[in-house]
Amino acid sequence: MIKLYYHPISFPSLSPVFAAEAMGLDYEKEVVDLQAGQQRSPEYLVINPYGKVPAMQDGDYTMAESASIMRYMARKSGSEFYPDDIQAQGEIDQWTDFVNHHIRSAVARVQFNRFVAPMLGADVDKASVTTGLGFLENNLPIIEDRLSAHNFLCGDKMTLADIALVAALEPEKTARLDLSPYPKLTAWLAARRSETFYTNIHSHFGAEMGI
Ligand SMILES: N[C@@H](CCC(=O)N[C@@H](CS)C(=O)NCC(=O)O)C(=O)O
Repeated sequence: MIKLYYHPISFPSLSPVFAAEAMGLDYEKEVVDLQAGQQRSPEYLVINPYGKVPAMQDGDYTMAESASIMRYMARKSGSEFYPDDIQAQGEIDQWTDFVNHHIRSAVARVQFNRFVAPMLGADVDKASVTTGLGFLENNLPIIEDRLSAHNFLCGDKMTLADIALVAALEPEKTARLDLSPYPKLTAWLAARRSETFYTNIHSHFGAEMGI
């Protein structure tokens, strides 16, 4: 059985968890205690040598990287979220990469400095927040346009790219993101967060941490 290693406050690690739920996989999940440094334990470094969540174990086989894990699970299960057609896959890969490189990384800057750093008593980098918000201002309109033209990022059916987008925007509240300029995206997110792939995991981001 596939085992997913994750942490509920690590939004990159939620995308394979949401994907496993959406695909209806028989899988198990295990929280890696990031605050206690479990990701750097010798046992975990065997699973992911660079000590990050998420990671996946399927029998003796292990791998890391959220998008790669999603694709592995989709291929293994023949999921409709990543069809066999290489052009369909190319489009899904493009939008997954766009989300992770241009949306999620910007959200991470804001989330770290507005939420994680104050929680840990670490230095807050205000310039990084400004940079992250600037990236979001440039890139969220592209998502808004896409969701105005289609029901999902790659057309009329949900794919792995949409799951990546839901995960990327998990810190909406904790990072105090203002998504009101993007009404299509806001309605789309609310709809996705009411689906069982999401509600089976939590009611909202941070619920497991009492946030
Ligand atoms: N590119 C990776 C990012 C993974 C990542 O940055 N994980 C962070 C949590 S959000 C982590 O495990 N950090 C722990 C550490 O660096 O010690 C992916 O998409 O899977």
